[in-house]
Amino acid sequence: MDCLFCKIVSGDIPATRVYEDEQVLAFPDIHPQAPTHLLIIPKKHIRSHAEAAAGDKEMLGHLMFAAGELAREKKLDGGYRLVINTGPDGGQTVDHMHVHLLGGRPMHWPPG
Ligand code: DGP
Repeated sequence: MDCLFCKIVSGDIPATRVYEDEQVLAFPDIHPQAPTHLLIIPKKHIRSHAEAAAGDKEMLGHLMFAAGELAREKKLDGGYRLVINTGPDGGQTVDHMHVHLLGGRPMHWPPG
């Protein structure tokens, strides 16, 4: 499958694996938008959050919990932001579902 993040999961494209278990992988975003900017992805290919199915519920919870663990590990004690860009209107540019974990600076609202 011609998917960038599947190639990161398989190791065909290099990335620093900051967390990994049987279901999820986390690595730094190549274009960081904050002092901490990690991507947390399911190892299974799911195009977007909109395409997650009932059978993915456990994995979705796992993804969210991993994000929290990483935020604690990165000592984002002042807070952080989780973002799941979804589809063209959501600004998604890589068609493999991912959670952005952003922290280390104050965030603004509304996002662009
Ligand atoms: P989104 O716009 O939400 O689909 O975010 C995709 C992110 O993926 C974007 O912030 C940049 C990041 N990215 C794209 N290509 C690579 C890559 O090859 N390696 C890493 N680490 N990140 C990538």
